[in-house]
Amino acid sequence: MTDDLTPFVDTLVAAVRDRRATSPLTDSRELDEPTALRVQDAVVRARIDAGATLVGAKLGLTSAAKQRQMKVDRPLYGWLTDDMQVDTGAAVLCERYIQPRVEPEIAFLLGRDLEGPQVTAAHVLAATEAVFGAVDILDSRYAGYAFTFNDVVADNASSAGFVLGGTPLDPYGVDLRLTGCVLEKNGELVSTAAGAAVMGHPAAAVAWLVRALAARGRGLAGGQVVMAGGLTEAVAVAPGDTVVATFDRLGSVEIPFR
Ligand code: OOG
Ligand code: MG
Repeated sequence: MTDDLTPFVDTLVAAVRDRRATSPLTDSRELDEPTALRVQDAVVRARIDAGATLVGAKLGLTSAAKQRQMKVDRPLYGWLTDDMQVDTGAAVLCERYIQPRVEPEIAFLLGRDLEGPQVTAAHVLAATEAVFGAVDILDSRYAGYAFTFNDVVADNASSAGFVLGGTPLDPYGVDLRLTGCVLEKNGELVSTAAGAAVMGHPAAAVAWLVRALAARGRGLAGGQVVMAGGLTEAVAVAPGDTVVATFDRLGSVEIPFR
């Protein structure tokens, strides 16, 4: 276990502030998973100290498509703050980011607290107020998104922005396994998927998160948003691009990038 986290945290906080990518932390020093999680906590705390509010969590690398793309073979999680949320339909300025990418996801708004080592997908659905079609805006702080598992954990799972669609549904009114998703960029089809792409069911992915948090004595709170992980590979965006993620029954999320 590395004791002095400061150099790791400073590197990541500076990369966000200066919008300049850095090399993976593991290039210069050893970084084990418990330490990476503590760096993640410190990076999130730095945002909160700067005035942001914790509003939820995100899963990452929950689909085969994402694991293949990022060459990381297990899921992870990170945290969402209010300053990351972008209104549906709003334009997004690429200059706010280093190397933005987007990916379509299913998001959960929790109606009550959710914690414990035995939580299942059924518990997640019972605790959910509404489900949304959503888009995750990623911005790895590592040049070219080249990272190891522990690097990306430390970097708060590349969290940078998220958009919730405008057509939420009652989770009992929709079979999220079958929720189809079509991702288009500039009018061209990029990829397609269904909800089952993330751990068999988006609620199963959220249950995995709750159990992982329970192992650290933590949980999720009512009112929090949870993103279940990219259904498809992420796609790079630049000024002038428009991305549309269309979900069966959950509407579409359109993001014009400037
Ligand atoms: C890591 C973040 C992964 C997802 O949904 O898979 C993630 C990355 O791809 O940079 O958010
Ligand atoms: Mg994601």
